[in-house]
Amino acid sequence: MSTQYSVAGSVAIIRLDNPPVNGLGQSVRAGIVRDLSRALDTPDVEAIVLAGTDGVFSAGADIREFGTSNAGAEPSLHAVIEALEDSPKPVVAAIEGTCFGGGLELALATHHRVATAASRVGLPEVKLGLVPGAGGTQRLPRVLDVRTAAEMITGGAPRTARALAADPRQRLFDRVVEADAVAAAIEFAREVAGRGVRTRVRDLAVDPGGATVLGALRAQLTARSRGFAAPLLALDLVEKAIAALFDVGLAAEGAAFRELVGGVQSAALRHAFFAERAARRVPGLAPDTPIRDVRQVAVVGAGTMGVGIAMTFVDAGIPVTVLETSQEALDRGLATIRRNYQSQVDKGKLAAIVLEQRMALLTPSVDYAALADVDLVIEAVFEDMEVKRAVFTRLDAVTKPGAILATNTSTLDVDQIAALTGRPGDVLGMHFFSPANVMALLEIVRAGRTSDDVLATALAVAQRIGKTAVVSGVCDGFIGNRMLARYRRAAQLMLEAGATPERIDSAIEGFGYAMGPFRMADLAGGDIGWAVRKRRYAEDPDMPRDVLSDTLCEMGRFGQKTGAGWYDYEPGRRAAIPSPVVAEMLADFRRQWDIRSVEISDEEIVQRLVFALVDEGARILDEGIALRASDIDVVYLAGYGFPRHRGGPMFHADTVGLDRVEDAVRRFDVDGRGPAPLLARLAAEGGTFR
Ligand code: 3H9
Repeated sequence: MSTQYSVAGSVAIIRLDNPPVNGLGQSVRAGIVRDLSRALDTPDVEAIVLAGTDGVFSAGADIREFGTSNAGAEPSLHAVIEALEDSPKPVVAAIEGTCFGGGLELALATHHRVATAASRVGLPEVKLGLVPGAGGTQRLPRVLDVRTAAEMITGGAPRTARALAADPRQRLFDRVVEADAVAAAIEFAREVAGRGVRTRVRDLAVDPGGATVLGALRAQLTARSRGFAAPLLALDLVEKAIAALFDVGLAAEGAAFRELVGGVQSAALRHAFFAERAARRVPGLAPDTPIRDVRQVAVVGAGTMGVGIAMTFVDAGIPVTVLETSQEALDRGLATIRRNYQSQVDKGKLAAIVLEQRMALLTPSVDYAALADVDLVIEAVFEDMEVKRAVFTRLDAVTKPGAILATNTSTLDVDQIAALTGRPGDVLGMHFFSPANVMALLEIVRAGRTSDDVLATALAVAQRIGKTAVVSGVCDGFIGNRMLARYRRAAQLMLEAGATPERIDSAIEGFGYAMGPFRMADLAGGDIGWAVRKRRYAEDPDMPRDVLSDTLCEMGRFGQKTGAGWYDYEPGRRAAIPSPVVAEMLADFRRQWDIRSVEISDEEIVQRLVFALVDEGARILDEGIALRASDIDVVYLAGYGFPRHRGGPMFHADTVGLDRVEDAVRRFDVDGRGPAPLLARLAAEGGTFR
């Protein structure tokens, strides 16, 4: 059973019952139609309530059905919607919890809607590379002001019923209640049944003046689209809702939905959705693995990373002890946190009272004894094994048994760090990305002896603090930075061969990246990478030199912060201006090494960069550092700005065809290693990474 039917006096109640989110799969659709006709055939029933179960209305169409024969199986969502809308007895939707996508479209087909104030309604289809396909683009602008409807349809972000109901013009909700929308809907149904009221959304007029607000939105979406189709198509449909008859708009919506659902962008975004959820599951980790209680956290080090990590926990309401070596460093760290929150207050994103509540969750200390009772420590000190040794030895001595000791290292060996303690089972890596309170990605580094419950706890903590977690094994750079090194090297080699920073950046931005490698390097600042390189050159004299980056740094060009890097910058501005100094430096380099500049096409630039990621990803997968190819995609989507509508590097490689990828990697072979063995094997077999 995917619906439940009951009758309370003159009101029939149809409940969607398809846990966990009441996806509108075929059996739910059939259940609604069956229950509706039962209600219509029962003379004593005068009105019908359509509700969810366990506080959830519906998260929309069952995404797993897309691309399967069930997606088109009768009754279609359109048929269900028509049946509800044409019901001669009034239908009232009782909205609680999530009401997304097809779920909202279902609610818009009923004659009245009662919602709890906290329920969240939205049309997130664009996030799956789609447009709403069951009337959402035509009905929502009829019940909300056009700007709000258009923002929801083209952006996909949900709103609470409370926020939407604050606008007196809205006709989405007939009643908004604090709790129990089902009871309120039954009461409402009794009232309207007596009066025979029955309002069809499709018959309402759209504000004809609404079109005037859409120009600015179109300009914004165009600037941001970078080849991603759905938002602009969704906006076309909102314009149709204003300018065309309902049925004409509905037909256009159906055509756009069908086109998109079969396309590669939607396939990529659906892949990303399921990949993020799959990443939470670790093969071999029993679902009933105990989770340790994490109530009190400590962060060691109040530099940039430590500050961001502390804010991440405080934002989630978890108290944090911040440890530093000197009062001065501690004061500086705490002042940075306050300043960061204050800037959110100034922008109206945070209430002043919340700022104080968050600051109150922080306990600054210069004494390791303050960590005696914490459940989880995250070390974010200088990247040097001797410094880590000092910290972990102290942590091992002062923290209670069972406390988890995590390192935020991005370059050092977590096995070696674990071995510094007498409890290696309690040690793992939690690699945050800067700024840690903003970036979604968290690499959880499972060391050789990390115990299962410590890993399971870190995954649970990641969910609590709203991070997208991916488990990585131990290797230099883990998943993300190890691949990034190949990407950067590919960029550098193209510079040497004749390309310019602006040409490389613009090619990869055309592929969908928000920023190419050189604009990104200028934003991040070149000095830190230079310091790391110098240390590594000293450790390994045979290591290939990044001559161009080193020369740039020797010239004091560290990027935006020094007003010059790979590009020039006007004082106080962020716009990257191609630099004659850099052009001269490149020309000098090529003269010195007798390199005849070659022209590299945009297509080849993209291939060299992206396939370098894919090739390293294949090695990482083969070595078991990543558990699955989709985890690598999640790392790149959540942490490295890979265009989401391309699904991640490994998914993208699958869509290109691994034989073509392998062939290109072979042609570009720069280090004489040839393609990764796994890539070569899959290409020969006609296989994919999935
Ligand atoms: C649509 O409606 C098209 C129509 O316009 C037209 C059609 C003709 N289907 O995220 P969670 C699974 S397009 C199937 O971990 P949360 C999810 O995979 C649809 N499965 O929980 C996970 O499974 P597992 C538009 C779905 O509490 C489990 O449910 N709707 C769907 O953090 C729990 O999910 C959307 O795009 C689904 N629709 O968040 C909504 N939704 O346990 C997408 C979830 O096996 N969904 N699952 O890993 C969401 O935004 C979040 O999942 C939601 C819950 C907020 C609902």
